[in-house]
Amino acid sequence: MSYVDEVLELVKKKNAAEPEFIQAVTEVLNTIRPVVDANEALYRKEALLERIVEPDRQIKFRVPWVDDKGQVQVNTGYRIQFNNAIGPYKGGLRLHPSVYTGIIKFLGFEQIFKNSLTGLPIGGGKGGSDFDPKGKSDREVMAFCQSFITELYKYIGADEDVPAGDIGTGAREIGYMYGQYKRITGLYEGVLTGKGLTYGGSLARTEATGYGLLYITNALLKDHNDTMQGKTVVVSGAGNVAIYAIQKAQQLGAKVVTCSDSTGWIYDPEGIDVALLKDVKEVKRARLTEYAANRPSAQYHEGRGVWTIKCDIALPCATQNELLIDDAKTLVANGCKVVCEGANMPTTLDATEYLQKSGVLFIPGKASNAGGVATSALEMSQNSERLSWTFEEVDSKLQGIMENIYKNISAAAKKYGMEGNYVAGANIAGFEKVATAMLAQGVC
Ligand code: NDP
Ligand code: 2IT
Repeated sequence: MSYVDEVLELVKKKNAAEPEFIQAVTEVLNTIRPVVDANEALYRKEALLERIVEPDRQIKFRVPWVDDKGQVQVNTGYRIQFNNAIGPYKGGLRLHPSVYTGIIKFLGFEQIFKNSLTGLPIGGGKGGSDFDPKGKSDREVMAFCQSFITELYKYIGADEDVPAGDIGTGAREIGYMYGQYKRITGLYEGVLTGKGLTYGGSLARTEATGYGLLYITNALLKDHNDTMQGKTVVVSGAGNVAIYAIQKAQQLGAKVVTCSDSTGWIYDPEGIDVALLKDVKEVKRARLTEYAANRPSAQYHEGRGVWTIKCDIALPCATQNELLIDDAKTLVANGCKVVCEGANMPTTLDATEYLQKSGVLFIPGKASNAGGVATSALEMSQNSERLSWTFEEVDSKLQGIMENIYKNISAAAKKYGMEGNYVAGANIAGFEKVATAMLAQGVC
């Protein structure tokens, strides 16, 4: 049996109750086969693959907090510090009822390679909780965040592990967490990113993931002698990534006709009104029915359905496994030519394969959504030098980073005879840097 297959078997056996983690590892290991085959003896002796699929440590803890009725509630907190071969652990905190070890582990594993692709010195980690911020008062969210950090502060630090936002964690949550960290430790340091602009946050971090997604999509189109101008785009999600992806797509001349949340979706043939969407989601924290109620051209549908709308480009920006094989078939049948992932692992393995076989240009999330964490690393740099850069400076660095990622994943795929396979290119380019650093640092 090949080394890759042996390790895949091991991962499946050891993590049988974590299908998302198995999915993420399967995708990475299957596509780095040519690199592993070329170095098999060394990698086997060093147990490189066994080490890379095993987190450095997993922290799991109780998060008790008091709700507005005076009732004590208990959630579970997680931080998985996966790999720090190339820099301090870096990755978001997800607050969603679906969170369990398998979700945080798949996200932490993806983060290793994503962070490597940014070219910046950041290792892979992820955390979160099964706490649901939806429907909670600001005071309840604060009580949860303070309790969460009261335990987590022991394990994080500006040179150790730097968490940030993800699903359910935005500027409000990061603010409460930062306040509590500062209060306990007395330190004013860049321990979290995505901070507010008055206390160490970076301009353009809010926009970064969505903007970065469009910068790489644009680079992909340019390489294929095309542009965003006049394209019809479907987007899923209506959160941080989706909102700024829609905004940048529009700035580049495309028409974005859909968005969605966990209860329904919008088809707006005149193009999504970003100002209205921001008001509904960022200010009112309301449902998309509110968008439809204020926009005569919009149709609201319950459930899921954005992939049924005819488009040139599809950008999944909500959550994992939201673009399934039947959705891939519908997209292809409707003439979709490009899929770039804004979310982490939104496309299932069989759907990805179908899209690639059908000639759709497909960029995986670990490359195409890397603009968020890259800008977090730029926030860390600004915190270290105690300076703030202008929006234009950060935005132009972000654009350069995304163009560079495109160049690198494209070149890596070509080097191993898989031209145009950006999944393989991203995994290989991300892996090579981490593998070299791990081998240089000895058995650890
Ligand atoms: P937000 O919480 O801001 O928004 C998430 C959006 O996706 C909401 O519209 C939400 O709807 C929807 N959604 C979440 N879970 C589900 C679900 N199970 N089914 C259907 N819809 C769902 O999160 P972000 O925009 O920050 O994150 C979106 C994706 O992008 C995630 O995969 C995240 O890991 C990834 N990502 C985020 C980065 C960042 O910087 N924020 C960076 C890189 C990747 P509802 O409000 O109804 O729950
Ligand atoms: O998935 C991701 O890359 C993020 N949620 C952003 C992580 C970060 O540290 O900014």
